[in-house]
Amino acid sequence: MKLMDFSLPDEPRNLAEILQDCETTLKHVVRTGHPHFFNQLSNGLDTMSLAGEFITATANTNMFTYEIAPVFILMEKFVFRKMREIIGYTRGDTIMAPGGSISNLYAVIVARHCMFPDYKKQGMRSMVKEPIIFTSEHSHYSIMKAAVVAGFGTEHCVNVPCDQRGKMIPEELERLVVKAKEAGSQPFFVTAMGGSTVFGAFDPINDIADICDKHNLWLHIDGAWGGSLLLSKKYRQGRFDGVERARSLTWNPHKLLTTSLQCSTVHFKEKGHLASCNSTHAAYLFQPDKHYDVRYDTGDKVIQCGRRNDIYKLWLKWRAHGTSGLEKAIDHMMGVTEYMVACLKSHPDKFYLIVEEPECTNVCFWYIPERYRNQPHSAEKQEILGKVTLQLKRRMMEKGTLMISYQPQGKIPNFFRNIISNPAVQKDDIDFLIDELDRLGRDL
Ligand code: ABU
Repeated sequence: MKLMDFSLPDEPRNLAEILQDCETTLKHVVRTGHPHFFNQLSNGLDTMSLAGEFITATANTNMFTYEIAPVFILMEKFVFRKMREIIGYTRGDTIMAPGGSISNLYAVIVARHCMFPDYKKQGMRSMVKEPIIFTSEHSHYSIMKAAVVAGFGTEHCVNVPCDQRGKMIPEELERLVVKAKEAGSQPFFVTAMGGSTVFGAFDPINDIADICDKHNLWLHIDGAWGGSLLLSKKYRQGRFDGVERARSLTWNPHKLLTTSLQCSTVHFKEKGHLASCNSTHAAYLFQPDKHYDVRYDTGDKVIQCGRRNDIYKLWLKWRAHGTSGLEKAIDHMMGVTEYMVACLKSHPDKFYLIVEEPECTNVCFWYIPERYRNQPHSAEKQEILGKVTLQLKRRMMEKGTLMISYQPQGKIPNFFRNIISNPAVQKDDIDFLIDELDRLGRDL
């Protein structure tokens, strides 16, 4: 295979050479669209999204004003309204952000703005008591980062313990909220997971919302990963019950909806907060006396200036598949996940499931090499399996036949987290995965 040449030439390269550069580049990239790539929450290659990206790049515009992006701003309005309807918000506001972390940050700063209305002018001086954020101990690290960026600091982001399935324990939340209040702090924000990053767990929204109502806390749902299950009548049940009670929700179509990167949305139950939180009225760009209704200019309600057009690929994909097609794809991926769990359970000697009944497409497991198969499960064995996971990952990468991510979680040593977010994955890809793990790892 031709090696990549990264150097920048002084003289122009001709078209044939440029085409060769493109070909070499594609030869070396990780094939994230391959059905044996199970590594990330964003897998797969959706052809409609790809077509959408070509059109987006061709139009090459910026989303900050209606003046230069009229079609795409109107398109956002339609798609956002539809997504809010699916969530169960009868009105509200939505914005696209560069990824789930920034979407979660939007939720934190909008909540801060609503709970501490003088913050925009006075900054931290406006806070008499110390503000505290609460989040599932299984939440994505972006919540902690948002606490830092928003000026609260890591000590003001409290992790709430979860049960064995990775679901927040509501009684623990309330205990910690009461404790913080008694210490003179001001709890104001709770993140519940709508599909946690590693286990794919869904926190009990109604129970958490009751606590938020009682203590006047902003409830945010991080559905960056699992949000797309809202599209499935079968799988939203029991996972998103009470979702409409949250005041904000992050939902990334670039994950379980297989829209090309990046495509992340954050939805607010009430209208107007985004603008009042973020606007600074830069008159050179958001002239108030334009010839059209300037509420169509979206740029002043975000913290960026330039904003990428991430809507077109989602709109085009949604048009091509219809809402029913999107639902079918979600149900298919959940079905294949159930098949994988059943397969792993049928080989208890070779695989140990860390979450026995996953709620999303995350399948967390250890592979057990032959020589450890007759040993009872113990803390020592877990440590060994954590090391096996690392070695097996290395073999997997060297062979290039399979890609599955791994991580520790709390006190649990390294284990594999297999993700299906590509509807092209079929049951026979799972059969391959299981056989390949055994081929690569049996003698470890
Ligand atoms: N929020 C990005 C998560 C990355 C991953 O776990 O695939």
